[in-house]
Amino acid sequence: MGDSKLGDYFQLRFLPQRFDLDGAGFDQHGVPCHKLACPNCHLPIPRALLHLSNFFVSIAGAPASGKSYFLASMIWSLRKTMAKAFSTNFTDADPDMNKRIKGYESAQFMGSDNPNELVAIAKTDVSGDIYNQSFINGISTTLAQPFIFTIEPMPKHPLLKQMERAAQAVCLYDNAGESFLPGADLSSLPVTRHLARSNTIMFVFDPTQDVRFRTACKEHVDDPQMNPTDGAGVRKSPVPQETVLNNVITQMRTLIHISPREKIKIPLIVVLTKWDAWKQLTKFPHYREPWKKASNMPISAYNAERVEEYSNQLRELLLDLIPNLVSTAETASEKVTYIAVSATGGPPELGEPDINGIRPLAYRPINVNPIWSEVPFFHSQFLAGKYCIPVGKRVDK
Ligand SMILES: Nc1nc2c(ncn2[C@@H]2O[C@H](COP(=O)(O)OP(=O)(O)OP(=O)(O)O)[C@@H](O)[C@H]2O)c(=O)[nH]1
Ligand SMILES: [Mg+2]
Repeated sequence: MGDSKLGDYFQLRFLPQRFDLDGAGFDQHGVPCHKLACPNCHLPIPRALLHLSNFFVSIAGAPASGKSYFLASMIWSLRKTMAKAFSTNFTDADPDMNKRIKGYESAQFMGSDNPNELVAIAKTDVSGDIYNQSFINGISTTLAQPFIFTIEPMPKHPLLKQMERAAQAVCLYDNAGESFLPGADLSSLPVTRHLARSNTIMFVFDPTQDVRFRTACKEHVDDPQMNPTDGAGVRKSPVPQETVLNNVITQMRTLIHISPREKIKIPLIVVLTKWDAWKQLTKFPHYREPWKKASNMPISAYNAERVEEYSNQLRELLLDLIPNLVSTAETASEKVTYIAVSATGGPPELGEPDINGIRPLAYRPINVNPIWSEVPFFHSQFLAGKYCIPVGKRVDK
């Protein structure tokens, strides 16, 4: 025990000189060791990251925009849909590293014991035990905890024999919204540096926090985020969400060293969350899944064209209501897609008041039914030309 960069309670990291026949490095007592650690920060690295092609996704957005709920729903839905529709196994690369996201999933979809009891995912903190601490170049540095998954084709998948084209290690990050606000310090708390490595940015935009969206919704919606209710624990971003997007782009340009006028090459997906609360403004009320069993294949094909059609409709809506969100996104990235999702499928209820008389927003897992929460991920794979999800042309017409 005792590591120079991580501290006394961590196992000693070392560069092995001798190996057993399976390639495991012997420690100084001759015990074979199977885990790997990063030479720079000494944090664990799942082997999948070295053996498979990597796909990084950063989830950004203002405080309370719904990032953590969206992430939990996305992962929960991917585990199911990837296997059922695309004959692909989507699983934890290292269950220990994914503990927090598993906690979100159990809270949101199963509850502690009774799926009828109210539960809530806590606000993501800006510091504390959800981050890793390592001495890098002698400075104590806070690093965000990645969630790492592997994608591998299952027996019916047409690319089973070409594993290297389909298999991937996927790395996702969930930050506190405050880390994306103007003034968030990149050097002393570098928790958003993953933006520089990302293959896709998902910017979570919450229409219920925007007065222009709320005013445009004429029909009453029974959600405290749409209608102020006394004592409801509704949280809000201290600055407009367009400003937060602008700041995310500025952070990114700084990290990848490009000029303020240069466009970012990677796709930007604007995830319009809490669709259940503002769906009256969209013309696609049924919202069928954008994949269907393909006639020429044993698995489904993803209908990217339909997602792009909906994206154009959402873009029109945003141009009417928040034109500067569209202009900020489209001057920043070469490829912008707008996707509406609901992480929960319905509004939160008000829980028991806390000591300050504030009633937290909470859900009964039995009522949680995500809508399209895995689609931003499928679209990011499609845009990156990844092969695990076959793309069909108008498969559902
Ligand atoms: N109606 C509705 N409310 C949602 C949905 N997803 C999240 N919420 C509500 O939005 C609130 C904020 O969600 P979080 O996921 O904690 O937001 P966050 O972006 O992670 O916030 P920070 O951790 O502070 O950055 C929660 O109280 C949820 O009740 C949704 O799909 N529909
Ligand atoms: Mg959060």
